[in-house]
Amino acid sequence: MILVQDQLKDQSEVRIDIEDRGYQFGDGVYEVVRIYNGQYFGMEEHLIRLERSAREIQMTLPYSIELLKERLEKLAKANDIRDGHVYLQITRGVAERTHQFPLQQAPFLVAYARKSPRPLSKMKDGITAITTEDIRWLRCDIKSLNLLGNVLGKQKAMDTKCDESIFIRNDIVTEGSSTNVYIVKNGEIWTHPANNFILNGITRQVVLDIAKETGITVHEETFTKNELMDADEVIISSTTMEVTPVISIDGTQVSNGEPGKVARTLQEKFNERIAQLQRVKN
Ligand code: PSZ
Repeated sequence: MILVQDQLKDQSEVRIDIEDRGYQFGDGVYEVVRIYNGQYFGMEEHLIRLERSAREIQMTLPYSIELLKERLEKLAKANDIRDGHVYLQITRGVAERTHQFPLQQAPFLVAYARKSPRPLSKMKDGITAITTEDIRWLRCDIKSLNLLGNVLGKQKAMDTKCDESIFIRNDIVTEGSSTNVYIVKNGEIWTHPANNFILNGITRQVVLDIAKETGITVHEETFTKNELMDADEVIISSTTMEVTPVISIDGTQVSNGEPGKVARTLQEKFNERIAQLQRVKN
């Protein structure tokens, strides 16, 4: 079953109009929320970000956050998801194709839930990355359906048999093609400030919270490609990749090529947050 507007439907019953602005312009916003042991992780934060993304493109969500939460709970249950994620998108809806918004906007919502395992071996062993020029637009803070820059970045990583592209804009490390990026130097963390050049990841916010709670100093300041290559540790985070160490960049090892201590600490505390969620709900 999938969620269409505010109703659960069989996927085979659902047709998407070719004049949906999501299809023609990528005119819409989305979220991905993780499900652990049948419970959503950070749902409130994801929906608040969704509302913000919509507002920034002058769209109004068709339903309240409360109603969305309720329907998404039903969606996860109807699909019997224990470990997985939900994908939710809202487009500006169907209208005759003109660049400007239609006079009457009718936002169109679709969401589906899928089973997906945690990336345990990547979290344990680390991943490889390349650096790539950040060719995206200047509103990367909006989680919009327009993902060509991210798609091309990820493909370039895959073509070189790496897991992720780390974007560089004017010598500054912004973020990964679908992840936030951190470096560790002398036990302290640096990550790009949450401005228009990056998506302020929900996982990023959890990571920074954990760091503060653990007494690890965090600098929400820009750092350069040289500082990336010279870091003691490099770490990425996202809803699906959680907290994952990067062990090589552009074919060069990060430090000794092994996941570092700060990554391990963050992972341990992140696991505690997941376990906590299950205790609260049970
Ligand atoms: O399924 C996947 O591979 C996912 S689900 C979410 C992401 C990838 N990435 C979100 C993301 C992003 O697209 C960019 C450009 N920067 C950072 C992130 C991390 O955001 P959160 O932590 O909210 O998932």
